[in-house]
Amino acid sequence: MAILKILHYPDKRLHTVAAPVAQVDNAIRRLIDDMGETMYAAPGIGLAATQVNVHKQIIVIDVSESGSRLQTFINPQITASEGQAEREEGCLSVPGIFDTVTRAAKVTVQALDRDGNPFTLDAEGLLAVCIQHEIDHLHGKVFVDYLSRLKQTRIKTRLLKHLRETM
Ligand code: GNR
Ligand code: NI
Repeated sequence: MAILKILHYPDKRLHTVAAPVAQVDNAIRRLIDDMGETMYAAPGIGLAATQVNVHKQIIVIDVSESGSRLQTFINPQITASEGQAEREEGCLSVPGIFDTVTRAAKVTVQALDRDGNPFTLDAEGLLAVCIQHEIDHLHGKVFVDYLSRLKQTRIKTRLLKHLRETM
């Protein structure tokens, strides 16, 4: 297994649209294992392949208290959503920045599991937020894109300054 490098906003590669996975094979399962290891090491509760510069539709999530319930979503599609919920979000690709985003309160998602078998899941609460946040990554979208232009500019300035200082 390996810990992968996570891209940081405002890296343009975070705006790449991910392609569907044609076949769930051992190479994909190896990537999923590495994504899981990378997410737990960060630590985070979700990770999209986009964030590790692999532009395939793959997400890993673990919202369990124990951090021992890794869920994998390949080619995920939200097929239904209802309600609205506001929540403070953060992102491993936007370190140190937290802000409120409004999303659907409940979603139904269809995806393939790590064996390539299709499943459907109804999610609410933190899991629903995380699924929407990760699917946004696969579409090239970061939570910062929902904030005002002023906030986006401030966040870019802050992260670029941080980047220069750590070079
Ligand atoms: O670790 C993460 N925490 C989090 C908190 C609130 C809303 C979304 C998230 S996802 C984030 C990990 C991440 O950046 N996934 O893309
Ligand atoms: Ni994120």
